[in-house]
Order: sequence, then structure tokens, then C-alpha cells
Amino acid sequence: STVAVIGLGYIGLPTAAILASNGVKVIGVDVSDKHVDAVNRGEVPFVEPDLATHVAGSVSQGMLSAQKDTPQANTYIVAVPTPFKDGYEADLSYIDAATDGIIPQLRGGELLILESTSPPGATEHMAKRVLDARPDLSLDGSDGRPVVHFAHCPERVLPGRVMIELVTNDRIIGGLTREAAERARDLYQTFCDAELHLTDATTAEMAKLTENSFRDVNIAFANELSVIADRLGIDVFELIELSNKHPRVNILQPGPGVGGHCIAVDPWFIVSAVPEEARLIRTAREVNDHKPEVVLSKVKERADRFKTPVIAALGLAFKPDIDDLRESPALEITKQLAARHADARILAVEPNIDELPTALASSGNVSLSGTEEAIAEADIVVLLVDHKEFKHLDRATLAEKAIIDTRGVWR
Ligand code: SAJ
Repeated sequence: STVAVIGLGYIGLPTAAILASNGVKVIGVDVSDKHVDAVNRGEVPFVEPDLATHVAGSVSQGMLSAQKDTPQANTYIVAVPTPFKDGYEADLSYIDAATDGIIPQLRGGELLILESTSPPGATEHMAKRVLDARPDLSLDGSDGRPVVHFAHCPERVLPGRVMIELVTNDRIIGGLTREAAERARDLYQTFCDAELHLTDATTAEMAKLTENSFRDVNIAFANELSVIADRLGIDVFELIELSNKHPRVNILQPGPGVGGHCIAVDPWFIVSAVPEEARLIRTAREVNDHKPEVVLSKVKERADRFKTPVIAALGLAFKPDIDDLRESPALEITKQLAARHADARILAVEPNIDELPTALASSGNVSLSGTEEAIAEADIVVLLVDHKEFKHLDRATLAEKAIIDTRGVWR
């Protein structure tokens, strides 16, 4: 039996590779020639620990190949992006396009799994699209029509630990029917050692969104505390450390905002589905999205004291010790510093990249700098990401600077 994985990105390719490594014949499908060619050469088009070994091994054993057209298969796993469009609604056009590729290949008996993070109702939407186009098929075998099965199995792996967490994380499997959920479970069991929890599709969709919203709301609480603490003239990091000594309190850490392509996006799928009810979730998003402005106004207060300030911005990535700049508040803050302080020189420091990103390249007053040089030259030092390189800097040099430490690294 063959599994087709549609979308060979950060989730699709690792899933395809781990299935193939566990003896399942997998055909990967992607619209990008670059991705297809790379996979067929046994290479990986992005960085993820251990993924390259799995891909190279399974391609050379003939268990994994890639192509642009959707093949006939017993199981389809759809792992394409679901970005949001204006008004914060989920854009299902990639899911629709993947579904349209599958529709002509169906003979009856297949399982379609949606893995993309999706708004509630997306799996039903996918099933409706298939059955509208193919009235000869059914969900339940009524009128003797062959059955197609649909399930939603969201991923919950942490970038950088994907190959480990695919095996060790519990998974939620939501079927449009019980049989669909059971068939999906049988497939994930080939590589997942943890528990597989069966439910309906909408609960599975909401579980994924709920996990990331939980984290977003809790970070928003910490970010709101940081603004309150500033107003009261106390140290928010000490405040949180002390509050967390209570056995039932566990507050997360404030920062310059929330980044990445999951936590800063997924809560909006709940808000746009139920705008009247999702009040706390919306407010948390707004609090976190506002945090870069808070940091920018703190910098402005300091910068106004200099005629032509030199500002070191430490970190561009969306979290520590990675090179991923997607939806990064640190990148946005650095970009705004350059735009709003035309007379200033901005020294951007990001140990995990070696070229100024395009978002900053057009600003004439930003350059990429080494950590030590930036600190030596700067009047104002803004710490945006708690990269390991920033933790042990010379305290005496720092003491001479105006410092804004958004992560509490130098307390
Ligand atoms: N952040 C804070 N304070 C904290 C923790 C995080 O400001 O105390 C910030 C980070 O700096 C970053 C953002 O939040 O900007 C998100 O980082 P993260 O490490 O919390 O999460 P992601 O986006 O890398 O991965 C999340 C994970 N979800 C949860 O932990 C509930 C991961 O398991 C999911 O698979 C992933 O989203 C996803 O793909 O949805």
C-alpha cells in the first residue's frame, strides 16, 4: 500500500521520511521543482536535525520518491500551509488545491488525512469538496457507493526536534467517522511510540488551536505584567520568579512579542470562527502584538537623549538559538528602529545568520555586526532574543550603556 504526502515542507517531508524509514512506500508531492528535485537526490531543502539521514536512506532504498503530480495511493496526507488573509480568516486555498489533485485519483476505500493546522470545520469542508465533485463516492457506503475516509491529525512537533517528537509526542486523531480515525491510527502507529487519542475531526482541529492559544494567552499574561511592572517601577522578572514559588502558579516569560508561524497565527483561527465568544483569546493576541510598540517607545525615550545614537539590536530570530526569522518581533522592531530613527546607526546582531535579511537590506542605516563590536560601539543596547551568545557578555562594558533587556538575560 502507498501513502502520498502532499506538501514537502517543514511537516510533510519529515512525516514522509519517517513513514518511509518504517517500511511504508511513500510518494511525496510538491508544486516546487526545487523541493521535488532535492528529495529525489536524497537531499533536504531546509535545516532540521536528523531529517537528511532519513531522507537520504529512504530514497536510496526506493521507499521514498517525489513528484509534482498527485499519484494514485491508498492514503493521502495533506500537509500544506494554511496562512491567514485579511480579516484574520484562514486561507484554505492550498488545502483546496491539494484536494482537487486527489479527487480524480479516488477509486473508493482511500483515507484522506488533513495534517495542516486548520480552522474548525476544515476537514468537513474537505470531505464536502470531494463528495460534491464525486457523487459516485460516499462517507458511509450508503446506496452501495464506495467509501472514502477523512481524518484530521494535527502535528505538534517543535522545530529543531521534529524527528524525535514525531516518535515521542502523543497525537490527536479526529475522524469524520470512527473507521476513518481507526485507519489513521493504524498508519501513525507505524512510527509513533506514544499514545494516539481518537476523537471527532472538529475536536481534533480545535485541540491543535487550543494548545497554541493556551501558550499565547499565558505569554500575554507575562507581557501584560511586564508593562504593569514598568509602570510601578519594579522588575518583572523578579516578580514572576517570586510568584512562581507558589505551588500552583507557573507564569511564562515576557519578551518583545510573540513570533513564529504557529502561536502568533493559530489563535486567530478560533477568533475568526467565533468572534463574539473568543474574547480572551483575541485580547491575548492584541497584547502580544502590541509588545513591539512598547519596546520601541522605551528605545525612543533613551534615543532622544543622543544627537546621533548608535543602537545595537541583539537578535533577529523569533526565538533563541535558531535562524528562523518568520513573524519575528525582533526583526520587526529592528526594522522600525531603522525607519523611526533616521539619524541613528543600527547595528543588528544575529549570530545564526551571515547576511542582512532582505527586510533590513533596504534601510540605509542598518548593518549586520558581531556581538562584541556592536556592544563596544553602541550608546543603547536592546536585547531582543536570549541567544546563548548574549548571556555572558562583559558586564563592565554593558554598565556604560543604556540597556533595554526585554528577556531579563542580564539581571
Ligand atoms: N515566548 C515568550 N515567552 C515564553 C515562551 C515563548 O515570549 O515564555 C515566545 C518565543 O520567544 C517565540 C514564541 O513565543 O517568539 C513562540 O515560541 P514557542 O517556543 O513557544 O513555540 P513554537 O512556535 O516554536 O512552537 C509551538 C509549539 N506549541 C506549543 O508549545 C503549545 C509546538 O509544540 C507546535 O508544534 C508549534 O507551535 C506548531 O507548529 O504549532
